[in-house]
Amino acid sequence: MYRLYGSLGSGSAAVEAALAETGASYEVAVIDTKEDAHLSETFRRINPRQQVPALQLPDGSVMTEGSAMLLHLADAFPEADLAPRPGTPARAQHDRWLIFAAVNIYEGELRHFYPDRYGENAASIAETAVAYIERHYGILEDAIAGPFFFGDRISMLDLYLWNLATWMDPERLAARFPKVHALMTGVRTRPLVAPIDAAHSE
Ligand SMILES: N[C@@H](CCC(=O)N[C@@H](CS)C(=O)NCC(=O)O)C(=O)O
Repeated sequence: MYRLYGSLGSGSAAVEAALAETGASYEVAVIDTKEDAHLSETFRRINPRQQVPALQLPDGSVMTEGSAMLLHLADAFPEADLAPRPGTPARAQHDRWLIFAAVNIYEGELRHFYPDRYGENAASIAETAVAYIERHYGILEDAIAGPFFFGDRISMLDLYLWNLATWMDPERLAARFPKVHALMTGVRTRPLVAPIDAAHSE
């Protein structure tokens, strides 16, 4: 059984959706970051970086980095068909855009959410981060085939982008990045994702 350490409204939502969509047997251990539960000594032993998500695999080992978890689950559950076959050009594009989102948009969101960690002028840091995030959504917008990133078939990349896009103002997202907004809507209305989306949006 997989155990996902996660917090509502965090990057653990994509991993939870991926576990649900693959049909994996899993449980969620809530580490409420708003209550600083991730700063406990117990959780530091699970993830020394003291962030969620963290994923315990059925063999007891623990991995961190949500994007890596999605790639792992795609390969562990090939029958779920949530990523192109490893080693193919299609998989290269899938992994390319997943990592693009992780290192640019997720990273920008951290500067947006925690500007005081990055310097003294928090307002300016947050503003710069928003512009940085939107620049990268613009690049994604041009690359999305629609309705999902690669067309009609959903992938781990779509689950990841849904999670990130829920952190944007929905009206601004729809106006400026309509394909990203449509992709997010397509993911959040899936039967297995809808309850996860609702819980993480509260
Ligand atoms: N690089 C990590 C980032 C994880 C991350 O930043 N998680 C946030 C929640 S979305 C967190 O735990 N924040 C609490 C903190 O940094 O104090 C990943 O991609 O999984």
